[in-house]
Amino acid sequence: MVLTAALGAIALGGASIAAMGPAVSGPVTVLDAAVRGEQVVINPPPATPTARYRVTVNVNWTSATHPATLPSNAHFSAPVVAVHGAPGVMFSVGGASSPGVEAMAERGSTGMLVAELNSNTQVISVQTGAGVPAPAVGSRTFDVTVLQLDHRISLVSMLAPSPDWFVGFDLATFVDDQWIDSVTMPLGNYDAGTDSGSGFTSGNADTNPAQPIAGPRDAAFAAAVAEGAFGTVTITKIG
Ligand SMILES: [Ca+2]
Ligand SMILES: [Ca+2]
Repeated sequence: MVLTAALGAIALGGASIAAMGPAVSGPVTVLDAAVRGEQVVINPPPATPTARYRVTVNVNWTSATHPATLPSNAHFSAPVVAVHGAPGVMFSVGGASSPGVEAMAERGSTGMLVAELNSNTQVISVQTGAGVPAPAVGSRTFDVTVLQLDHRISLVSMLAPSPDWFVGFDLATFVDDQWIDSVTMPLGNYDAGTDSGSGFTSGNADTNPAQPIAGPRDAAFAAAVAEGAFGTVTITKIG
């Protein structure tokens, strides 16, 4: 962490320094150095080898949030959560869907994807949760342990019904040699590239050869995304 001489008004020998930015509080020696215009570097303590995070997914896909595009019986399939090291171990934009991701994105199946992840040496833990039935408002919480080298958390859940559309994320928890405290962001919207149906309730149309995982390819998905996010994820350090 670097503090520059951006101080609020500070009395100094009867004088004061005009406010130049947010107030800084800290040990007198640090403030004195900052007052002198020096760059002050505060070295945080080394990060712990492991950390615990709470992953909370809040979803909202109803006639209230998506009045123009909501299909009948709109719901989320059982989510799959994994902890791993490199990005893209479960899925990545521009990469190919694994058979497990295809099954998740097209049918909401978790078994094949969980088996793939459990047999992947880059994955240190796998969890599943209950889907969110229509009307699809709710939250799902997962507590995970991460390591400095295996600090990414991924999650996927199918938008159902849909051809091969899913929501998810792949987030890092260890950044610049420190554990992040908390982050909240919208769920990502993805097309698995494995079914060519163009609408939420289109019949099965296997994409052969498969296309890479991408954002929305079809107008119906793009229109739904334009109406609003399907949900958010919050990752908070709990230990
Ligand atoms: Ca598709
Ligand atoms: Ca397919």
